[in-house]
Amino acid sequence: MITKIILEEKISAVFKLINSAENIVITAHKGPDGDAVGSSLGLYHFLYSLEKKTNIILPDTPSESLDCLPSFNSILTLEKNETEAKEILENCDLIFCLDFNKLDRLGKLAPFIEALNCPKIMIDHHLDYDNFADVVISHPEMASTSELIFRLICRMGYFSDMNLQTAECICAGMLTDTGGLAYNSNHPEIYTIFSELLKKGVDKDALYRKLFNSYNESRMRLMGYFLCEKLTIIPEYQTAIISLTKEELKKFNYKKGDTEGFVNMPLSISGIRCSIFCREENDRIKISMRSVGDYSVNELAIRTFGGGGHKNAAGAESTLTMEETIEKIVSELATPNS
Ligand SMILES: [Mn+2]
Repeated sequence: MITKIILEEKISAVFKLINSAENIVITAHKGPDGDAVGSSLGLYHFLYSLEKKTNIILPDTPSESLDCLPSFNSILTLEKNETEAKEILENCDLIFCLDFNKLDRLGKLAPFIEALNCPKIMIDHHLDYDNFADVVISHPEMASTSELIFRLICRMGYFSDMNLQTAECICAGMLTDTGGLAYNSNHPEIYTIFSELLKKGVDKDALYRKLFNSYNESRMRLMGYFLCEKLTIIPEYQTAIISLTKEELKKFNYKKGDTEGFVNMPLSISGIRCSIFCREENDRIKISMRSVGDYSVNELAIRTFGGGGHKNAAGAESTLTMEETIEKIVSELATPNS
C-alpha cells in the first residue's frame, strides 16, 4: 500500500486541467539532472498515452548520460531551439513546472514562463517554494520529483495504463536523486514503488549501468585529478572542500555533466559529514554542497551565498573569486547551524 500523500483536491485539480488542455508544456530547472529529465520524460510519455500534445522545453541541455532515456531527443531547449520553443509556448494552454520551486531556477527561460497566461502546475520536492503556480504539489519529504509523478499518475487512476517508457523515466529520476539508492532513500515506500516499476518491465540494473557507468575516459582522468590533487580536508569541521577552475576543466576536455557526482565522493571518507565542490563556470562559481546526517547544507548555502536546496544536498552561486568563495565558506563553517 502506498500512502496518499498528495491532497485529493490537488489530484482532482490536475486531472481537470489535463483533461481540458490541448497543448501541454513541461519544463524543469536549468542544469537539468536525472530527476528533472526523468520526471519530465515520465510525465511526457504518460500525457502522450492520453493523446495529449505535449512538449518538454528546458532552459539548457541535459547531461549526455541521460540520453538513454526514451524520447530524450525530443526535448527542446531555449539554448538550442529558441524559435521553436517560443512558438510552442505561445500556443500552450497548460504548463507543468517540475523539480524546481522558484522561477529563477529556469534561468533565461524564466521570463517566458512567467509571462504565460495559462495555468501552471508545480510539482517539486525542494524546500520553501515561491507561490507562482496555480496548483502546487510540494513535498520536500520526498526523495525525488519523479516519485511524485508516479504517485500522481496512480492517484489519477492510471497505474494499470502506465507504459514501460513512463516507468523507465520515473525509475531513472528516483535512482539519480538518491545516488542509486545510496542516500535519501530510507522511506520504505520508495521500494514499493520500485517493485511496481520493475513489474512494468523496467530493467533497473541495465538502467543503473547506463546512468552511472557510461562516462568517457577524460571524465575518469578529471576525477583522478580532482581527488588526488584538489581534495582539501578540514578536520575540525569534518568537511571536504574541492575546487576546479575553468583552466583545469579545459585541460580534461570537460563536457557538461562530467563532474556530476563528484561532490558526493568525499562523503565516503569516514568521519566526513560535509562535502563542498566549487566549480568555475563562465563568470561565476557554482557551489554544490552535500552532507550526511543532521548537518544541514541547506542552511550553509543560504548563509554563504543565498542559495538553498535540501538538508543534505544544496547549492549556491558566487560571483567572488575562487579563493574568496572558499574563504567565505570556510569562515561560515565555524557558525553552527540552528
Ligand atoms: Mn529532484
